[in-house]
Amino acid sequence: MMTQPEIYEFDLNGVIIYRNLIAPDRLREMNRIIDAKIDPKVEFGFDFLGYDPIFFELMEHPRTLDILRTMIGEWFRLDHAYGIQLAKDNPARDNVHGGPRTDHGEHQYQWHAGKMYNGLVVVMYALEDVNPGDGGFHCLPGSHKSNLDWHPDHTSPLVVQPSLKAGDMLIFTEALVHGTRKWVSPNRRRSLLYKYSPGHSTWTETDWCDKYRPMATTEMQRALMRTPSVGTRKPLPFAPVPPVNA
Ligand SMILES: O=C(O)CCC(=O)C(=O)O
Repeated sequence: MMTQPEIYEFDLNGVIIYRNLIAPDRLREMNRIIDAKIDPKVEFGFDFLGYDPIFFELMEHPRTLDILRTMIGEWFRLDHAYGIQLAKDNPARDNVHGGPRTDHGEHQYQWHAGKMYNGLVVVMYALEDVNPGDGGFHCLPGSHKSNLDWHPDHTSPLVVQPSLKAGDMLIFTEALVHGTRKWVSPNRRRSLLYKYSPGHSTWTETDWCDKYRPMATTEMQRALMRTPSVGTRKPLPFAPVPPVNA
């Protein structure tokens, strides 16, 4: 579960960074696998989940799932996943989107009876460093609690671009106003995004996990890839959380 300082930070900002979630040898392995699978010039989305079992293992990272228990509750599922790769001067558009109650109310951040509730939550692992001014993910901290049906555009000085080291994890609620800034670094951006929904809901098509489910090898992987439901749904089989690193 998240600590009180972590909950405070996430409640304040709608985004939080955890350092060194992926050990260096695992990081090298993931980059090696992706290098062998995609064109070095590929821009923006790539469908990495089925590349190797290592990405299924990352989907069920015990520390991440433990954090999601605080953010979403005991009943969540993998909604969809994709990678983002950006090279200098790529055509990715500068944008911000999302925000409270957007996407027909799916993007939400609420508290009830002393507990936090989220709609779609994004877990982003950095496979390469993101330095100040590089571009990439940016957001309006605190905007997940904004009371206006309006937000500034990507040029606002309120928009911040977090820095990350390879192996770090950034988590944000889609209720946060966020988006992508043009990537200007000579280094490559490479991120893996795993998006989790409450167990009863889905943001993308309900069949997104269908093609991956047969590749699941653990009870938790299968449980995370269930279709959305409430009724007879069973709790997730949470494992003990090891101290640090995947
Ligand atoms: O990481 C990015 O560049 C943007 C991600 C994004 O917009 C999203 O996950 O909805």
